Formats: sequence, C-alpha cells, structure tokens
Amino acid sequence: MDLYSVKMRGSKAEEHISGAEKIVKEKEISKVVESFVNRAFIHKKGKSDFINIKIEKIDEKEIKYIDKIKVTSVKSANKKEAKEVMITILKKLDIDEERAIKIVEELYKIKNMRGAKILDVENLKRVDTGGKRGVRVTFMDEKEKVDLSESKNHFLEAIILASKVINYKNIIGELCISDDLDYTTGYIATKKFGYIRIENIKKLGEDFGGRIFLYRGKKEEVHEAIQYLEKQKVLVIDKSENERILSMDAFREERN
Ligand code: WAQ
Ligand code: MG
Repeated sequence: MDLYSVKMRGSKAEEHISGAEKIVKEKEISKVVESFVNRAFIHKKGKSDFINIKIEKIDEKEIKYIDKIKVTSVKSANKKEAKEVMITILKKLDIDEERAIKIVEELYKIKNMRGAKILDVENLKRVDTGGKRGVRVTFMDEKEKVDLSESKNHFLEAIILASKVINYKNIIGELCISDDLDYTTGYIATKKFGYIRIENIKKLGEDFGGRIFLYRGKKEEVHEAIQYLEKQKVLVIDKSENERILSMDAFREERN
C-alpha cells in the first residue's frame, strides 16, 4: 500500500513559526493538512503568513520499520542535576569525563539552529557540513497512528525522532534541549540506555536549545549517516512499554 509523506512549514515575515511532518495513508491526507494549517495559524509565536505544504508518495518498500525507544524519566530538579544525568550516561559510553563535560557545554551553547550538530566523540569535531542549518532529520512517524492535535506534542515527536536517530549504526547517542521558552524537559537518548527524559534541563523563559548527535565510526561513513537521517523513511512501532520514573537518587544508584 502506498503511503504519503506530508510536511508543513509555516513562517511569518520570513521567520520560522511552526513545522511538522507525518507519514499517512491517502485517505488521511486531507485531515492531516487541515490540522497542520491550524498549527501554523494558532502558534504561540504568531500566525503564519506563509505556509508550505509538501505531499509526496512513498513506496512501502522504501520504509524501514523500527521499534520505539524505551523511555525512562529522571526527576532532576535543576540544570546542575540535569548535567549530572547527561555526563553520567556519556561516561557509560566510554567517553571520558573531560569530553563528556565538553559535549554538555556545547549543547547548552546552541541557539537558533534548524537542525542538529553531529560531533565525532573521539575528537569532538563537528562532522556535518557545519553552519546554522545542521542536519535535519525527516521522513519519520509512528506506524498507524494519526495524531491530529493542533499543538505540538513535544514528547511524542521527540521519541519518534530519537528512535530513528539512535537506530543508525554509527550514532551512539543524542542530546536535546528544546528551544521553546516554556518547554523545560530535555533528553539524552542512547542505544545502550534508551531515552532518558531529563526534567528542568533549562529554566522557564530561556531561549537556547538544540540537538547534538554523537558519531562513532569511520569518517568516510559520515555522509551515509546524514543520508539516512535526512532521507530514509522510517516508521516507529510502539511496543506500549511503560515509562519508568526515577528520582535523582534512584538514577544515581542505578548508574553508579
Ligand atoms: N532534525 C534535527 N534537529 C532538529 C530537528 C530535526 N527534525 N528539529 C529540531 N531540531 C533541533 C533544532 O536545533 C532545534 O532548535 C532544536 O533541535 C530543538 O527543537 O521527553 O521540542 O523542536 O518531553 O524545540 C524534547 C521532549 C522536545 C522531551 C524537544 O525540540 C520530553 C523539542 P525543538
Ligand atoms: Mg522549538
């Protein structure tokens, strides 16, 4: 059966307002377009004056099906604890403390990017093409689930993105802080420990935010990774596993 990729990008006076994408059946296209138009109009950042909708047919054979990443929530109370969670996990991936700290510092410096930075974990050099754009992960959705909510579901969209990113052989982890002023939960996702939600990764009202993908592999294979992130069609299968919730102390106990 054919599926369609539906993408929306809304802007106002040339400034980005809202973006979204889904992979759906033909009969679902019109309601998805309707909900996307509403999203572009009723966004907190303003009402879009330019909305770009792109609809592309996808061949079923091009789709890769992957499992949804497992989720654990850590009740960190502030940025200091949030950083501790990320650094602890990074060290478990055979990244030494000094580099782990640098990676987290780099994450907190990102602002106004559209995509992610890819860092080689061996030397912390950026291996994507650089600049403000970074690498945009697209063509992913959850299998057979059509969410028509008119505002962004940060958590659901992030799990789908992280499931795709972490699935690639040379990407060992992803770190993320939302750039939205009122969204203070971030995450670190790794093949080894799944998706760890980190509360209070930033304070309400702070405008920074971004994503880092951690690359470990041959330099010659970087372009293949970028190709996968930008082009491979992926549908995520929900195993409906419950989210585990850990206090900061329980997290320390489990990971030390
Ligand atoms: N591909 C790569 N990077 C992206 C993409 C993408 N498709 N979309 C956003 N980014 C980068 C870009 O630099 C943004 O500035 C940054 O990530 C943050 O994007 O469990 O909402 O859309 O509740 O603001 C985390 C959910 C939500 C945590 C993250 O990110 C949870 C979020 P935002
Ligand atoms: Mg945002």
